[in-house]
Amino acid sequence: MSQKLLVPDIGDFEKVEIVELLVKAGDKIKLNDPLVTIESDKSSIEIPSTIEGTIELVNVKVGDKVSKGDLLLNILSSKEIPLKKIVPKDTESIIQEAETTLKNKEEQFIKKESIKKENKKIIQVLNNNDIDPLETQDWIESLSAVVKKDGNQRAHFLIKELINKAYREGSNIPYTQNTPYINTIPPESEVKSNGDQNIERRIRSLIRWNAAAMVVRANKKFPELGGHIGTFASAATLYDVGMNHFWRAKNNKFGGDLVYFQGHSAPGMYARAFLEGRLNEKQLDSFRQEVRPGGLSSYPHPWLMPKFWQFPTVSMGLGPMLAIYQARYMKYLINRGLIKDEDRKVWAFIGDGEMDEPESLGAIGLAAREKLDNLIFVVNCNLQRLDGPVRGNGKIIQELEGSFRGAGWNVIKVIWGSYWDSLIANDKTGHLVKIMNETVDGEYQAMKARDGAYVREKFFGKYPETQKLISSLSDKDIWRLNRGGHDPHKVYAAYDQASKNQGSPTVILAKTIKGYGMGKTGESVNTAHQTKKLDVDDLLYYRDRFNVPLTDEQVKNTEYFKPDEKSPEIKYIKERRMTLGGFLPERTTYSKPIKAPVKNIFDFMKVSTNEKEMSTTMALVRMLTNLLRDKNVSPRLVPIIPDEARTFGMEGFFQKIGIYAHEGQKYEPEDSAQLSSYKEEKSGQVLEEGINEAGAMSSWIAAATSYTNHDIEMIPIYIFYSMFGFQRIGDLAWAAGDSQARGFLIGATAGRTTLAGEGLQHQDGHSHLIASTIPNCVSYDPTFHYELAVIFREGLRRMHDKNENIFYYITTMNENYTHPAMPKDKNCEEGILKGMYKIREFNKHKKTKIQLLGSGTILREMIAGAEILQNEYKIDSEIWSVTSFNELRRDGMETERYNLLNPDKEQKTSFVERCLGKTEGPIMAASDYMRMNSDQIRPYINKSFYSLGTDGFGRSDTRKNLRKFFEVDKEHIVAYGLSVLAKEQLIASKYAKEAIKKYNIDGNKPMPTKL
Ligand SMILES: Cc1ncc(C[n+]2csc(CCOP(=O)(O)OP(=O)(O)O)c2C)c(N)n1
Ligand SMILES: [Mg+2]
Repeated sequence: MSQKLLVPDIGDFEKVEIVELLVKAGDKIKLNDPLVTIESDKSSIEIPSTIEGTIELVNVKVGDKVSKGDLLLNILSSKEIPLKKIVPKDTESIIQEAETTLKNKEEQFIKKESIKKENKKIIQVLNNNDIDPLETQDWIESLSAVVKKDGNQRAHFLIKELINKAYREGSNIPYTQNTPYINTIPPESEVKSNGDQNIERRIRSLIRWNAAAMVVRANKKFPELGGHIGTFASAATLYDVGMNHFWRAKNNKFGGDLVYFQGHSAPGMYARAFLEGRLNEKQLDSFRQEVRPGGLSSYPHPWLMPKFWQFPTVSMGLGPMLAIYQARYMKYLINRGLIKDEDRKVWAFIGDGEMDEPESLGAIGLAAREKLDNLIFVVNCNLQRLDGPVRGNGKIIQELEGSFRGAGWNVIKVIWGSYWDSLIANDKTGHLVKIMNETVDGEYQAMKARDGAYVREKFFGKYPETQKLISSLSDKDIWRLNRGGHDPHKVYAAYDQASKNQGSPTVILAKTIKGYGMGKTGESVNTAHQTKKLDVDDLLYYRDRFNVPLTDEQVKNTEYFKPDEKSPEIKYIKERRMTLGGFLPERTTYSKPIKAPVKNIFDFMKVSTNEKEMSTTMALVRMLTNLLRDKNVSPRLVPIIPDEARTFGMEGFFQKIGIYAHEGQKYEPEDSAQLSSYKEEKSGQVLEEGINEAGAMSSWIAAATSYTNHDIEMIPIYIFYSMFGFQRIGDLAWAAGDSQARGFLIGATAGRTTLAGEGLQHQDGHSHLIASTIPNCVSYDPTFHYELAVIFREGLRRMHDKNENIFYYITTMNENYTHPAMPKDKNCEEGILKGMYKIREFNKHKKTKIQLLGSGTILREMIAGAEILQNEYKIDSEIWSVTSFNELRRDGMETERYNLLNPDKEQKTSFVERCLGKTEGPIMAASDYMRMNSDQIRPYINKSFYSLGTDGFGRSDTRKNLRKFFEVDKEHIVAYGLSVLAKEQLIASKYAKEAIKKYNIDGNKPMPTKL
């Protein structure tokens, strides 16, 4: 039966052009196969088939303009095209459920109405004064009975019901975000470790010692090197328990847990690797001395130690955020069927001071919302940061508990060690917990800087009940009362519970002591953070404190200690790691390259668009749509968009590849009848991040390092509003470089005068300069669609086929213009990639010449200016499209360095010099960026060089007015071009003066930087 396929609802667009026919008569098609591509001035979308069959007749051709309801094709099919979109099954059941709930509610309401006007009893919850202790006792006993008989869950349920009832009765129950200041896991529920505690303690002591020795030795040699002892000293148990029992390494059977180590706890990781035999003494002795190969980096830097560190974390706040998005990305890969679900975890270690960074807490809502039960945060709450207490007057653990609980996390507090268990159990009056709740962190810190007698007086001495509780304890016993984060049993129990938790991320808030074991010099003192030198007495104390088997002499020499290979300690440490699959941290890559698409995949971008105008953003979207047809590339693309898909004309992707949503789509979207309706899917490919540039960049980093963390090469393409890109997330971009990320960053709506109308905070005139500061970031500012195609394809080849550890930053614009065909010159492609090529030459008059260099949209002003110069002033010119001043500068620097190093050899020529060296006339360059952008190549050419640019704050206006304001329009190019020639004494100055007058250029107008 012949069926008619019509143009579906395409939103607000009318008369949209058909730019591609993807089928012909006789083709067999399946449901959802793309049939034609249509393109408005803002977006390009494929129309898929709504039926399977054979194409009988194609009723349209490329160039036709179509609207909703127009006939596209006739299809021979045994099925009928559904008249209206079928409501998905899920949606149907949701609607039914909602209707039933509504009905029930109505019934309840009717019932309620009939019993209204009952005298409401107001329940007043009193905090302190118990007006009826007997009644309280009754309730408490009832609760205990429930716990005993039916368990905690039942008790929890009843309490929740009581609270609900109380609310409905109108009681004013105060909101509590906190639980008491005690461990979340009661002793009787603790899962016990089956490890050998004695041997683990000995190993831990050696790691502690060697970590401290490494820092001390480095600073003895070179006091300027720095380093940290106190941080790892506080976190050693937290790391050891994980290393011995929880963290599984990557190997050929398992993908591996991913651990984000706290940046300045790195010495502890090196010290462990030393015992494991992965690092030797010589390497420890080159801590923070990395210029000679083999040194150990101060902090986790994959760029500097590419076989060791996986995640850069030392810029505080980035680690937690990156870890959240890493966990989310892991679920994305699983849900898209690209990796197996092996219950891998992401662990992130964070300092309590670091939690003050907005980035640390900024994404915790997402982690809960997306139910990231593969994510575990461990916050090392040693109560101190660099200068002093994190919350001297408060309690950081309680504050964080509130924030994380509020966000929906599973919170496990590990506050008190096992020595406290019996005291808390015997605290029948509740006064001990009362003091624990009342004591502020400043006091807790001060107590650990003193001694047992002080704690007896200042802490237990507050109430007679607590004095009595510890009356049989000596000061030494009191001093031994340990904190949870230093107790391997408590830490084990917390890790065990966290690993088994389902449906939410977990945060472990572990209370520790900064500089634990460092005695008077470092323990709990405000200066603990920067203590990097320990004198002999301190070292002797440290040795004794942890029973390190070294003689006094060896201690004086700060010797490392490593037991014999056959010792129980070394055997144990290795056996534990072998059981857990291998060593950690370790960075490896077993991913397979993605074959670069066929060379002609972008050929459609190498021909002229003739009359048709389009922006480079639009060209990019067309290019991506085409890439989605390449079977190697398509599944690996990860488009990342922070709520700007419609701005960039990418809404067609919603239907085509879906938006990732871990729960699928539980609602029928408002625009479900439209072609580019908002489609969320569990296997969706687009990461639509909402208004969240930092989150989007974190997702991009996770995808861009997928080749090492998940052994699958992916192609992330993060498209952002150029001004809200590098400038906003610069530090993350730097971390991306460190992480050896591979992928594309697209700064769309770029240029200070090209994004018209928006204004100061929107118009980017410097992102290329920021990009240039990242050594492995390759950046381009293309003007025409074929340039973009050449650059993008080469990026795919270099990064994803040849696996170079670089990433690309490309700016695209939203100005519509026609695009010429790619010049036939065989060197054109090389020039595009190296940074410049000659695009046109005006050679009519053969008298005076100027070299004009333009980049991005301003290249078009250059071309227009050159035409005026030729036609009205008889000036010839050569016009160069500069696709990357950054790349040209890099080549220039390298050439210059070679020449300086080899004065006796034949001197090399920079690419700029090769292009311009033998040309005639001075050079004038311009871009839609600050002058510094084009100035970058000034040193590498032996000719007069002038640059124009958009220095100054942007503002809203039309493109024409903005270009006039910033003096990069064709009129200024003509006037300044003539002035340059006059200055070079190639023409008389009167021509320039005339042009300035002719174009109403106000010589008295201040520099735009001053306006
Ligand atoms: C963004 C950033 N700001 C400042 C620093 C310098 N810095 C390094 S460690 C530190 C204190 C960290 O305190 P905390 O997070 O509590 O870690 P702790 O050493 O106490 O475990 C500071 C301020 C940094 N590394 N990164
Ligand atoms: Mg701290």
